[in-house]
Amino acid sequence: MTIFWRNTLTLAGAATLSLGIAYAQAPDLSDPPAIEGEAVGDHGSHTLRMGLGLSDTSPQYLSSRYFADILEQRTEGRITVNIFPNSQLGDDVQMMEMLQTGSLDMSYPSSSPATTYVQELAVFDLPFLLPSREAAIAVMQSDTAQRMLDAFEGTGIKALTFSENGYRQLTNSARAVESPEDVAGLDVRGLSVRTMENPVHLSIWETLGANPTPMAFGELFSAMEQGVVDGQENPWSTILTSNFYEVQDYGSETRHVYTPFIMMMSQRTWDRLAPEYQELVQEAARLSAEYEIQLSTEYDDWARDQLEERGMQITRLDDDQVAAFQEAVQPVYDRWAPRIGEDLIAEIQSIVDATQ
Ligand code: TK8
Repeated sequence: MTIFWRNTLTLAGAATLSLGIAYAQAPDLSDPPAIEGEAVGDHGSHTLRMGLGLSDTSPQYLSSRYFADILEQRTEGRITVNIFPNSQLGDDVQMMEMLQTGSLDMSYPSSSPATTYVQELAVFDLPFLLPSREAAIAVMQSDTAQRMLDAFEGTGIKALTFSENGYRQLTNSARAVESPEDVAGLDVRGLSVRTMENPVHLSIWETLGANPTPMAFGELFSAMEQGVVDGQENPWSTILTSNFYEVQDYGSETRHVYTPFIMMMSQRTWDRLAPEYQELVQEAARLSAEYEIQLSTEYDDWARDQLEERGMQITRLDDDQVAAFQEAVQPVYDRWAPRIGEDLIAEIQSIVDATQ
């Protein structure tokens, strides 16, 4: 099992460091935290299928393996979780539907397509809402966030925990982007940008003068390869671990939205588990989310540097340049804030303020 964690990405990281350039340190993929706690008794055997959108080098996958290992070890092999990465069982939207019908046991979608089940989740789609990772983590661990997970009750989905997808950055194959004007294009057409299946994201890219197309994540690589879209936006870790650098020449550190992942189980599966197993699943979810956030944090700047190493032209934006994006998308905020709920936004804001 230890072999598994020795990831080729680590080796690539070591190579960059040897150049003596001040690159971010490679993430420590050597071992997940030790698994602690007693085994729970025999409450039957279960084999669960878990579908993921991302690849088997992503923090999402590595932490899901850790989740599976915790369950396996603490049930003495009675619960097995088989993980299917790379959207091979479906995309976020499809897999949530499969959870509802019980044809899939677990999935780990972004919050953004899950807003069709719990509308309040759209607060995470508001641009420039969470100014720091500390603030984002505080929000994900807050009672407000727990309330959103609880609000899945009755949908056929049991939401277990939030974890980090992260700050989203724009990439494209047409031109370097430093400003909203570069997105819209002055003499040339606006960039065509794939967005998640979520109206706030659509609104962000419309407002910036792009040509947005909502699309499932699993279709994105070939859409970019075939030039169906110029670009997309995702955290650096995803851009690296999904090999988007092969079809995207330019990246800009826009950090325009921070969206979380939500680890989910089919309510039907959940109801079949003994209470002792349910408690263990909940604990394993929490521990693996902590590990996911740790990995994701370690990946972030390092993944950006890796992309640069692999030939992507990365545009870092200074505070003024970021402010220009923030100003340009203010109409999105104004339009959506009342629908998402001013009280909810104020609640999130006070959690954010307490971390500043
Ligand atoms: C993976 C997705 C992905 C998300 C997207 O299933 O769709 O762009 O960021 O990570 O959830």
